[in-house]
Amino acid sequence: MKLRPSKRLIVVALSMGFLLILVALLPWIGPTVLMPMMMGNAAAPADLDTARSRLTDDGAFRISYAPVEDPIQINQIHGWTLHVETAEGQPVTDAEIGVDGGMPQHGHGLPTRPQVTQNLGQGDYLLEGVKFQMAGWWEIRLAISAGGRSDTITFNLVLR
Ligand SMILES: [Cu+2]
Repeated sequence: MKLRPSKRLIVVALSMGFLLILVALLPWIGPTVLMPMMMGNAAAPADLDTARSRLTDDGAFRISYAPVEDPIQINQIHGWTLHVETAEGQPVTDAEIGVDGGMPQHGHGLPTRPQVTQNLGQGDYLLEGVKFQMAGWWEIRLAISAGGRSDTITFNLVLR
């Protein structure tokens, strides 16, 4: 079918408009549409351990966390309170805690660099600068050192 020039102009104008809207929406489309599409929008494993209190990988410490604001809001920078105990339940008051994380199914890390900013005493620590910019399965990995022992733990979160 051959379009008359006036109709062709309308088609071109409409396409341009559509493209402009797409470009304008890109910051939103990227994380919410494109990323899940590329990653096959995989659901988190059904048997994922999402407990907020667990023993570290080698059993040296028991770590618990509580978001300062619960439930966690997507795209909101927020803090967590971490609690560190020995495996026997004694508070660990001199822990060094490193933080890392990301989305295992998307292959990207955290959008911010959360850090422990305060030792609150009694084994509690304030972790600040936590942010998750999309729904899905997130990991927060902690490396804890205290009293000559070092251990790691991975917390799983599934955000909707
Ligand atoms: Cu992601």
